Formats: sequence, C-alpha cells, structure tokens
Amino acid sequence: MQDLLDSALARIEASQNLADLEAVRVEVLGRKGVLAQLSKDMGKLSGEERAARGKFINQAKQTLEGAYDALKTKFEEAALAARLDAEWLDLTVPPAAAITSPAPGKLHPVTQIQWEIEDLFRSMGFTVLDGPEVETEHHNFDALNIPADHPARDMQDTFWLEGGWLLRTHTSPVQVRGMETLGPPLRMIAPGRVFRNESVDASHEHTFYQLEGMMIGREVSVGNLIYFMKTLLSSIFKRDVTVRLRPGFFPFVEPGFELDIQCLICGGSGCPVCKHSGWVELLPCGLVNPHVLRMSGIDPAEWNGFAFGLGLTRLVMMRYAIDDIRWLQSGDLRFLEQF
Ligand code: FA5
Repeated sequence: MQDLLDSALARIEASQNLADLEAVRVEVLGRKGVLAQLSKDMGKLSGEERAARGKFINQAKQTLEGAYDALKTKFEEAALAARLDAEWLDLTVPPAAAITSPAPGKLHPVTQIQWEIEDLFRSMGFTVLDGPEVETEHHNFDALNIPADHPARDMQDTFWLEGGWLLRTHTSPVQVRGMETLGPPLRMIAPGRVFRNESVDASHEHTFYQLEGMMIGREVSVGNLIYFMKTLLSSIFKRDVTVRLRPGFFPFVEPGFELDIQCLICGGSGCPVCKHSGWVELLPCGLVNPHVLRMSGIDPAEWNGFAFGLGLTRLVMMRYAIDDIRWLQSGDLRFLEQF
C-alpha cells in the first residue's frame, strides 16, 4: 500500500506543467485511481483491518491532494508571472520612432513668404500691423470711400455677421486703423486672412491671405510705389519676372493700378490658374485717395501716399508653381511636406 502511495506521489511530483498535473490527477485521484483501488476490497477486510485501511486511505488522500494543490499553485503562479513579463509595458519610455526620427513641424508656405516680406519691409522702415478679422462696416468699407450704395461693394462678396459686423473682405481696413492710430508719416504693412463669399476655383478661395502696404509722406509718387513693388517682387522671385501695370479702379486710390504677373504656372500660354489669359492679378495698388486721408484725420494738402494690396496666397502659388489654390488649405501633408 505504501508503495502504491509512494509511486502515486512520485508521479504527481514529476509533473512538468499544468497539463501533466491534470492528467496525473485523473489517474491518481480519479474514480479509477490509486485511492479507488485501495478502497475496492474493503468489504473483504475484518473490522480492524478496515479501520486501519480507512485511516490509511484518508491520510493518503490528504497527502496526494496536498501535493497536487501545492504543485498546481506553483504552476499557476509561474504561468501568471510569465504572462505579466510578456505583457509588461513601460509607458514612460518614448516610442522608438520618436527617438530616432522626430518629425519636425514646418511653417506653412504662406507663413514662410509672409515672414520673408515682413523682414524685407522692416528693413525699409515699415512697421508690421495686425488687424481684426471681424471688422466694422466703417473700417472695411465706409472709411475706404466705399459707401453702402457704391457699386464697388459688389466687387467683394461679403460674409455679414449679426449686429452689422462682417468678416473683412480685404486687409485694407488695417490701413485705416494705421492712419487712425499712428498718423503721418507712416510706413506700414499688414498681412492677414481675408474672407469672401465667392465660389472657389483654381485661383479663388473663400478664405485667403493678403498683405496690405501703405506709405504716407510729404511727396510720395507713383515712382516710389513702383520702386517698392519691384523691390518686393525681385526679392520674392530672385529672378526677372514679367509684370504689367494697367489702370485699375478702387475707390480708395486715385490713380489706381492693377499689377499683374505673367503666369508662372503656364509661362503665359494660358491655364486654369490665369483663366487662360496668361496673366494673374497679384498686386492692385495706387495713390491714396485724398478723401480717404481726410476721413482718417490726415490733411491731404500736407500729406499724400501710396497703398497696395498684395494677393499673398496667389504670390505663393506663383513662387512655387502651385496649380490650384485649394492645395494651400487642404491640410494634405503630402503637399505641405514639400515646403
Ligand atoms: C483688394 O482687395 C484691395 N483692397 C487691394 C488694394 C489695396 C488696392 C490698396 C489698392 C490699394 P482685390 O479685390 O483685387 O483688391 O484683391 C487683391 C488681390 O487679392 C488680388 O489681386 C488677388 O491677388 C487676391 N485675391 C482676390 N480675390 C481672391 C480670392 N478669392 N482668392 C485668392 N486671392 C484673391
């Protein structure tokens, strides 16, 4: 009997894992196991022998079950430890990719060119001004000599807001704010986002960037205006570009001009960006209308000046030969990563 018990115990202890142990349990402790065998001939034993056998079986059962339970706990703990080892994550370790190849952010091409132009004009004594995107009708229109019934208002389809406010349709209201707050003499530029309620195509966005410029002095001439415009374009394009100046009408300048650039997408042969004309409107400008000076508290008998309103988004398109304005606000990284 003792031999049977010893060999059963040895078999339990020889188990290598939970599956082995389970198989041994069935053999040893199951219905046909060692204990069952020991109980089988109990009926043939005398009362004394039966009592001794019963005691032995009870102790054997305790011994075998104890060995089984201890080993089972040991295997289960080992399995749990192995699983924890495999699943353990140190959340404080930065991902390997971030260590080896950080993807640095980049400035949007419009911002890059805006900053270049700001540096250029600062070097020529101009102040960079900022203005609100939500404007008053007064600053966006009236003070620029565009009263409510003026047809020029229709040239810039407006997003009207509640309470008579509007999203500025151009950066020209910042001229007015500059004249009001700084007064003459004045050299200022004002880059910024503008909004127009118009349909979008290859060269028109509803939200785009302009860069306003203004110079007020004692004897500012068209010659001065042309000098600054040429300096601006040669600094941006760093090569000769073909431009043309033609008369343009804006109620806040007199005389007014349109400075067009020969389309750099198609080289002037015609494409959707230049609407097949070979030319792109880029830089309307002119001498400030005396009435506008007067409305902002500047005496036109003493002061005059020029103003321009660069289509900054279009300039970026020309500089990088971008054939559709919608790329610039697409947020598409394949496009943006090129700059
Ligand atoms: C104006 O906005 C005037 N405020 C410019 C000005 C300032 C004239 C000072 C004289 C003196 P215009 O509506 O033409 O003008 O717009 C100026 C430039 O913005 C255009 O030449 C063009 O380059 C750009 N632009 C106009 N509409 C759009 C549009 N929907 N999408 C992209 N660029 C545009």
